[in-house]
Amino acid sequence: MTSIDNYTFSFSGEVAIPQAPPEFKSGFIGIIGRPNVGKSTLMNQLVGQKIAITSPVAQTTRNRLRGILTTPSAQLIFVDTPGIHKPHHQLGEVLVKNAKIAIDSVDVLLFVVDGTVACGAGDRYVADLLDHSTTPVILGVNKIDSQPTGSQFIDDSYTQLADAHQWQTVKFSAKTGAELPQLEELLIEHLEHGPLYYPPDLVTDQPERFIMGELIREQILLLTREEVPHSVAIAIDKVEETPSITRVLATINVERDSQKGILIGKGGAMLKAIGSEAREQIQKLIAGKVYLELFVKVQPKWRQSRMSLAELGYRVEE
Ligand SMILES: Nc1nc2c(ncn2[C@@H]2O[C@H](COP(=O)(O)OP(=O)(O)OP(=O)(O)O)[C@@H](O)[C@H]2O)c(=O)[nH]1
Ligand SMILES: [Mg+2]
Repeated sequence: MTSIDNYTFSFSGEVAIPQAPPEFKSGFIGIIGRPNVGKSTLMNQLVGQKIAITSPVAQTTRNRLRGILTTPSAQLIFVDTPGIHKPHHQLGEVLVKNAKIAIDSVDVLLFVVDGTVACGAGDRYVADLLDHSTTPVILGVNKIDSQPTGSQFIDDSYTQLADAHQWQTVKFSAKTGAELPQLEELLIEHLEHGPLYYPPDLVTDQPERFIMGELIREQILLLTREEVPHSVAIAIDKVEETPSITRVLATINVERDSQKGILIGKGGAMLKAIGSEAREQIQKLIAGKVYLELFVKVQPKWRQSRMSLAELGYRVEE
């Protein structure tokens, strides 16, 4: 936990953000990479709380999310981005565009790669994109906890990549937290002196409602298969807080009747499983009791329609 005793408070707008001590460093760090390399897991681990959902399914993250880590000497604002891939639909295009915008709007780029497999075409594609930017890049080799034995060739492939672009390299495990203090130190070295952008105890810029929707989507990613996970979008319709319980009503939008059938499951079993797991996660998020009610609605081709995308919260965030 951060001690805020050393800060003096100044008021700007509604929220009191303390004034940073002299020599304080701060800045924005873009977490970039191809899908599934562990970008969101890393951000959660660094800020010490689950604010971004993660799953073994590629293209889990859909929005740029900020995770904030405040130490006595620095404030690191991480920008988690959707994995960069070749888009197949309008949604994919919006995701990749948003990831690309992050490249030019941050102070440092942390290019995350999967240390359990050698450097591939997907990584080289991202590397080329980063070359077009003047932002300094650090190459982060993740998943060192599960590197196979005899994996020297994997390390070599990333050393080559880093050497070719003159990037510094760090190796770590987002899952276990191994070597993350070193990563943190290196990132702080790259930041300039600056103010506190957010109150020291804040871990994300996202509203609770957004994270609730994401926690529901995460359970769908984990529990359903094939084409369903990528075809869902969650809308939180209502959050009612009473002293004893928080009532959350949410709609799961899908594209086809068949997907609705899979999500509901035999006798409603799948929807029940999704609901009870998501409820537990939301209870952790708000540290209180939750009643969660889920509806499933068919909204044909929402991933192809700009209007539906915007309605569901997916737009290019210039
Ligand atoms: N063994 C191991 N697995 C990890 C590590 N970090 C992430 N993973 C796993 O890798 C998978 C993908 O993790 P995410 O954090 O969702 O990956 P991402 O890069 O955010 O993926 P997208 O949002 O789809 O771009 C999950 O199953 C994680 O549990 C790690 O350090 N070690
Ligand atoms: Mg992610």
